[in-house]
Amino acid sequence: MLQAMIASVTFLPMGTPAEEGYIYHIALLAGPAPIEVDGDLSDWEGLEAEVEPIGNVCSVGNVSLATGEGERLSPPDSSDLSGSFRCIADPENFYVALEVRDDKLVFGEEKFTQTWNDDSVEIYFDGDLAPKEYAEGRIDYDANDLQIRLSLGRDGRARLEGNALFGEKLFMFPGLWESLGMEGAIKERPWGYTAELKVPKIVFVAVPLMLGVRVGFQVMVNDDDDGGRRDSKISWTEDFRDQSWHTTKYFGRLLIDRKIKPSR
Ligand SMILES: [Ca+2]
Ligand SMILES: [Ca+2]
Ligand SMILES: [Ca+2]
Ligand SMILES: [Ca+2]
Repeated sequence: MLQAMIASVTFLPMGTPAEEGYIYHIALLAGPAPIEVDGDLSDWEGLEAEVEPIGNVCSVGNVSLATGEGERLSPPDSSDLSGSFRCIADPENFYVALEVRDDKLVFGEEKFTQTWNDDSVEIYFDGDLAPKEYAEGRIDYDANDLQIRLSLGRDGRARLEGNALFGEKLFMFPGLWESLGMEGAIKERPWGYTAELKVPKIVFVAVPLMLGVRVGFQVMVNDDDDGGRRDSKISWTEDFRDQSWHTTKYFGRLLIDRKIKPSR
């Protein structure tokens, strides 16, 4: 009996010591989330999803694996580029909502694999938080680590792309994320845009979603204001040299710490 009580206590997430670093405490809905992925975030009202700032500025972008060198990014002011995100899970999916303040919207300029040079949002997952030996300039993604970038095409439709490991290398394939059930949408606003993403958990998490489950997570936003190359980038965690596209070193975490009933 005593052992059973100890076991139940250690399972209580509130009893675990505070974790260090960037942790987003995510609620798990007991049933399907009442969220339509259309870029309109009004369906997030009343959901228990805390607003978290995307508060770090990347000073260098597109750091080369070969040379370690990258492009200098110009630091944005808050109306130029700033943002926040929310996240919630249901038994089958993770949902992410973003609000991005951006004074000039540039969408649909870039070809597939290159939408980081337009206005775009990026989310990243590490499905198992497997320990790694990190080294500068090395690809350390494993099979459950991935990047998902969302932008808009010239036709106003959402475009998804992003890196995942195939063999030893990172690749992006047109339509791959959509074929795995991911959805994204962006809605333009007078002050910038809102974005919504749905990512089936089966793509990267092997265990059932329940209290205490942790996954690696990152959020970043690219800003292009004048066409051509990207101007600036912000990041949830302190990935100042924009390296999350090939390493999980700078990822924060989602921690499922409560289970709630859908309100609608
Ligand atoms: Ca919506
Ligand atoms: Ca992993
Ligand atoms: Ca912009
Ligand atoms: Ca561009």
